[in-house]
Amino acid sequence: MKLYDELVWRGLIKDISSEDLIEKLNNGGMTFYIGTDPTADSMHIGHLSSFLISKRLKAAGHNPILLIGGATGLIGDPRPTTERAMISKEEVLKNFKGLKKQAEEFFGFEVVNNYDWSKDINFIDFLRDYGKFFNINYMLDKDIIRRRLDSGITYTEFSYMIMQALDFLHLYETKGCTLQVAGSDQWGNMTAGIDLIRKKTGKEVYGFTMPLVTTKDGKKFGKSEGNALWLDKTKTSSYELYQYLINVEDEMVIDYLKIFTFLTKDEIEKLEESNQKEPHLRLAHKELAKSIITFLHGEEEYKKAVKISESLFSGKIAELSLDELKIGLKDVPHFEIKDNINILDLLVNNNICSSKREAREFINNGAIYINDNKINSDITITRENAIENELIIIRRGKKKYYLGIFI
Ligand code: 545
Repeated sequence: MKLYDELVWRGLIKDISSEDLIEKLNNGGMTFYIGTDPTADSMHIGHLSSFLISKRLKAAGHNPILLIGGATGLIGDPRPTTERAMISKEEVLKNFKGLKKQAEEFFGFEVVNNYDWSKDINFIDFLRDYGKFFNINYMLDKDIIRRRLDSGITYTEFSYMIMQALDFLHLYETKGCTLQVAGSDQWGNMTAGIDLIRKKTGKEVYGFTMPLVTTKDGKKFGKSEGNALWLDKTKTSSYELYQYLINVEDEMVIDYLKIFTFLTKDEIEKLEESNQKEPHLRLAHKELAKSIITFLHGEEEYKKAVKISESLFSGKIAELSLDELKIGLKDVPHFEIKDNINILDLLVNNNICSSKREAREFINNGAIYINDNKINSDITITRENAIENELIIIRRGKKKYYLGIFI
């Protein structure tokens, strides 16, 4: 399958700037760039969906440049809704370093910083050499800008598209970069660059955007309980990533395999069949989790995530180390406990049961486990019962976990 046809099949093409780009993409040999602003010190799953395109294009013979916006990050790309709070110069620099480290670690491609060339443009030259090519009506016609006229947009954010446009011009003039790639929200900034280059050099450059990755009901992909799924494993553990990926909606998992993995069409179609015929095996979900976690953090991290997940699911926590338990139980309700506490007080004081009567009932029904051991009487819990003198893991029923930590 030709590159362009594969990108279409994978659902990675939303808009293209010209039909001529199709042939050029299929022939290879283009230098392209994709950019991100340093709005945080770690990438999250939202970066991954778009940045993986750099690996796909590289594999097809194109030359990737990853741009991190040390200058544009100080200005703020206008959103359709509200003005962004400005980020301090110190924070932008800290975020730049974090993203650069990850970009090099995950992708290993050339990273450039638009601060390096933007910092040397003085205000008058900016207005004369770039501003002169931007008719206000042209700028107001950009979808995101138009939507901001009611709620208000400052001169600062209004200027952003000129900065991104001059980036493309700079990379075209200095690196022969003739293609920009981004998610669909970047179409206005991208075409601003294409038009600036045409006006200043008479040459045609290109761009294409990808659809933003969403859940079945159109919400942003990669939010779990409102938190981002960070690509830094100290912020989001491989186990948390595994839990999210293994539980994506069945109707979406095949689309995500196309976007996030390098599995072939045949492999994905086999998983599609399995997802339909034997959904309980969750082979497509497991492959999605394996591909992403292995790409980001390596095989060992993936195996660890599976081990924690399976041990907790089967109630065999004795197999897990203290460290693995802490990772696996990070989000379960936890509380401090004192030595020599009666089990009924432990269950009621920490809202595991609503009353001593209910606690006795659960115990009599064999529904309460302390560190995997079924409790069948009104016992006292001591530090000796704890895992490594520290943790008491309470399970109520099949899968409801609580964590008691001895102080
Ligand atoms: C700056 C200067 C350039 C070229 C591009 C930029 C950045 C661009 C932008 N991109 C987005 C971004 O988001 C931060 C959170 C990470 C998702 O703002 N003006 O920095 C996103 N980008 C990746 C995709 C995107 C886009 O990093 O393009 O569409 C999200 O998928 O929103 O010369």
